[in-house]
Parts: sequence; structure tokens; C-alpha cells
Amino acid sequence: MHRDDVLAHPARYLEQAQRVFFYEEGYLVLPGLIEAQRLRELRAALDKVVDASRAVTRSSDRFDLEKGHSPESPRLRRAAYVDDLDPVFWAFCANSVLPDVAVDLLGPDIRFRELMANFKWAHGGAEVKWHQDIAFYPHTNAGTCQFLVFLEDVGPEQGPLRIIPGSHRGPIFEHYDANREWTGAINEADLCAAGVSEAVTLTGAAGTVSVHHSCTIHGSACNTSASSRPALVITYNAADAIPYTAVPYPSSHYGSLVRGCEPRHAYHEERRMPLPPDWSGGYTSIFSHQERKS
Ligand SMILES: O=C(O)CCC(=O)C(=O)O
Repeated sequence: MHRDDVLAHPARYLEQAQRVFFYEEGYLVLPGLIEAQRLRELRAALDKVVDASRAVTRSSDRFDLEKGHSPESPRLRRAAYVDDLDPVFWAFCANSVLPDVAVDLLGPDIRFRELMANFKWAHGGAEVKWHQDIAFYPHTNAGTCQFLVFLEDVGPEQGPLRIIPGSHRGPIFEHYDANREWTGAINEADLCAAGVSEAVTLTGAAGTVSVHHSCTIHGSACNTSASSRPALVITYNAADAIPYTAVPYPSSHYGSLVRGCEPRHAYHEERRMPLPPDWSGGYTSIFSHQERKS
């Protein structure tokens, strides 16, 4: 759906000025969006996911392990398919304020795409290099958005998300290197043109939620602090945005309609859509792709 049509629909949760800000700047920060009781439930469910990873010795599509991971001292970069591990997560994705915010930003018909937990463990949790989500999951239009739900307070030393305001209105940069190998990151040579010097840092208290547009350039530094930065990373798409490629993490809820109804048409935007490699045979994570090329 075109942005003007999205904005013409009555809002469910956001102020109109916030919806306009999202389309102008490519992101929004919503402090205090998640109430304390829900946060406690999510943290408890995530603790169980971490416990399930203790016996794991090698990264897989489900658990992406950081160096030094052990049963006594688990260090995960990412857990995927978590919506299939505990109903608390799926209830959050389907029956909370998040899909209402997605409606306000993308239009009335919304599908769930994926949920991952990024951990950013204390004392070294991994960097996420500058990238644009649309390069990972092209659709017939740019109507997808990614939420980060801060499960703990996030300060400047914890590797907070950084985004480049307005970058969603610029080009979609290459995420392959000169040898046509997927890097999952914008090439170093393009970073100046991408405007990284203009980046803003999204810190906030536990319960804060940020959301960014699929074309917004974003990344986050390594966590140098003594406190971990666990965050749920949740993506929704407008139901009229049809994916061109297989989803990396096909959980049982992938593609579920969480608001509105099935569309009768696909919406095509005129732009050059990048194509990632075919991950239908399996995916690891953005961390492993970016690490391989560093
Ligand atoms: O966790 C972060 O800081 C970045 C999340 C992100 O962009 C991703 O996982 O693709």
C-alpha cells in the first residue's frame, strides 16, 4: 500500500505525527511500550531458551553461538524460531500492541514474518554491521518493518541500535562483495555515501521498542559493557507485500495474518529490488555471514 493510503487509514495506536515521522525519518522509538508484567514473562521465557542452548556445542539455524559458549556460561548471539519454543512469544507477536503499531505504519492487513532474539552478551556481544533489511528479504514493495523490543535497559556502551535517519529514502546499497559473495553488510567503500556520520543511537529503558523501515540503514556496535543487551527482533509485512525469496527462519507462524484480512491484490512498487542468495536449504544468521567477510 502506498504511504498516503496507509496514513489515510485511522490509527489504532500511534499519533498521526508519529506515523508521519516514521515515513520521513525511517524509524520510531516508543519508550515504555511494553508493560512490566509482559516484560517479566518475556524474560522468563527467554531464560528457558538460553537454558535449552546450554548443551549445544555448535551453531545451527536455531542457536547462533558466540565464541566461549559453554553449559556453565552460555553466550548466544541469536536464537531463532523462538515463537515455536514458548507460546508466550507467539502471544506477544500476535496479541499485543506491536501488530497494532504495524497496522499504523504499513496498513490494515498485516502478516507476521519472523521473531529472533539477539543477545549481545556483556563484555563483547557481537557487532551488527550496517545493513538494510530489504536486501535480506525483498518483497513486491518495501512494506515491511522490524521492531526491536528492549528486554533490559539499553545504554550507549551496550551496543544499542544505530540508524541513519532518512536513509530509507536513499539507495539500496550492495550487500555482496566484489567477488559476488554475500556479506550481509554494506561495503566499507559505500559507508560514507550511506551517511554513517549522521547515525543516531537508540538507547532507552527496558520496555522501549524501536521500529525501522525495511530500507533504513542500521547496525550496532559490540557490547563493551558489563550488562547484556537482550532484544526481541520482530518483523511484520503488509499482506500486499509478497516476498520474492524463501524465508530464512520458516517457523510455524511464518506468514500468519495477525491483523486485517487476506488481500485481493499484490502491491508493486517501482524500484530495483536486490536479491539475496537462496536460503531455502538453510540459513545461519546475519552474524555468521558478516563475520565470515570481516
Ligand atoms: O540487534 C541489533 O542490534 C540489530 C538487529 C538487526 O538489525 C538484525 O538482527 O538484523
